[in-house]
Amino acid sequence: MTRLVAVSNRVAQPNTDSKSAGGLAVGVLAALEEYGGIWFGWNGKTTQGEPGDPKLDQVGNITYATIELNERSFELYYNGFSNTSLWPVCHYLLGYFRYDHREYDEYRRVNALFARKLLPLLRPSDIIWVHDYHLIPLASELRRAGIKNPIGFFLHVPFPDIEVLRVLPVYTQLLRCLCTYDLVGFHTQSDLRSFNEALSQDEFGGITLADRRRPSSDQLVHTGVFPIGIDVDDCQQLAQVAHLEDKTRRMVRNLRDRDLIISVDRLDYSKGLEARFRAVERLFENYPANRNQVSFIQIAPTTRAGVRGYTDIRHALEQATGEINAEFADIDWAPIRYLNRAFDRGTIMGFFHEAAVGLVTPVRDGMNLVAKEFVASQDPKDPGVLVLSNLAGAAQELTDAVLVNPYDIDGVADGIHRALRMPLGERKERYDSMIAVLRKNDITAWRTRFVDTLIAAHEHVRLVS
Ligand code: ADQ
Repeated sequence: MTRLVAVSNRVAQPNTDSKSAGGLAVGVLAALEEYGGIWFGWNGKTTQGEPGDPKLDQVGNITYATIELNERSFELYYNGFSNTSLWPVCHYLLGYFRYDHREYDEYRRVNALFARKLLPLLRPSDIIWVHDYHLIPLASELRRAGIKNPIGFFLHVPFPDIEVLRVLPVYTQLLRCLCTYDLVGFHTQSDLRSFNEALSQDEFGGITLADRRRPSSDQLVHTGVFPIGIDVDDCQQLAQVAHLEDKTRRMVRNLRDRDLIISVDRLDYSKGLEARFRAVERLFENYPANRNQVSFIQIAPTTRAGVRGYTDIRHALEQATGEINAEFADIDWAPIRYLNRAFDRGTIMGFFHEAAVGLVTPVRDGMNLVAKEFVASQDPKDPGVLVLSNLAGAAQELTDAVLVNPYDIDGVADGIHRALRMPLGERKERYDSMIAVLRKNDITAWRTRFVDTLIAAHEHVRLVS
């Protein structure tokens, strides 16, 4: 029987990690639940010695196969090359970028380790699906070990323009690694365009690719655009249940009939949080009628605490909250509530259901599932409005959101004000159009299209080689 073997840096184990799981984990878990198979990766713990064999936990039709990471690997591979070199480059945020070849060497070493630990678990009929920027070299390591299975790669973050990618001294090596997959998938057409442009560079074209997968003479690797979706029914059901629960009712009581603007993110500089807080401040400055009529809640648990830049935003947000509340708060009202913690998915969908505005303003994002979850959680008869950054991948699908440029503080304030005043008829029209898109490109469509395309690409490579 064909099994799906999903590999990602971090595996979100049931019960323990579900609250803090990011977008990748949400998507991978939903895909695996439908298909069954193995989810292989790091369990989030570090060890001083070398990691042992994978620990196997069977839950339903999924085997969670997890390993620990050596402390040095965690520092150099994870905090270092993955999150201080690749992440800022992919998000066009070069102010946060740093390169150190020792970190890159460890990145390669951990990819080789992942391949070694995965090998004994593989069967010839498995379909291997590798996720995200931490594991770009994994297919080349598996191919070197003789694995002939279909291996696909999906990038959850943006693929940057070549002029940005070029700041990475090792970018040609990474491109070469990507060409050893049977299929490389992206969220958007513009990511794919950037990838193709990078492959067509002279510096890269001159390289002989001994082990590349070569579907045809003018194409180095099979590629595709697979915008990740959500399980719309699941979000709706969670919202239906949670909006009646105690936590949501307490939150609603506290609003005292004021409109709610809500944002939910991992605490990450790519999510544009500080500028967003300033946009809310500008809303109260430019449109004083909103004072004491609207409350903003930001939920943002800390992530990647060991990476410089992440602790800075936490302090910046605490300071901005203090300043804005000090300026505008009234005896019975605080304009901003900033909660530096995770909530379970149901509670978040319940909060979305109650909100007048979902404010999603990353300065760059591969897709952004929160935007989609917000829309899916709305009451179709009285939906809230999504205010969405035009620099998130989701903006290419959710064109009926109120689209804003996250760097334009006044523009975002205008967008929020417009959303708060939007008549019911227009809100419903926008909701109907967006929910239709979400249903068409849902999580099942994402998983099925990727896996089917991967199988076809692998078959093509087998026939022509
Ligand atoms: P992320 O950067 O993690 O994902 P996103 O797509 O918004 O961003 O997914 C976050 C997920 O975690 C959502 O399902 C959300 O509900 C959940 N979440 C966020 N904050 C939470 C909180 N405070 N408490 C509980 N749950 C929370 C990466 C890429 C994105 C891409 C996804 C999927 O950066 O661009 O959309 O992978 O490919």
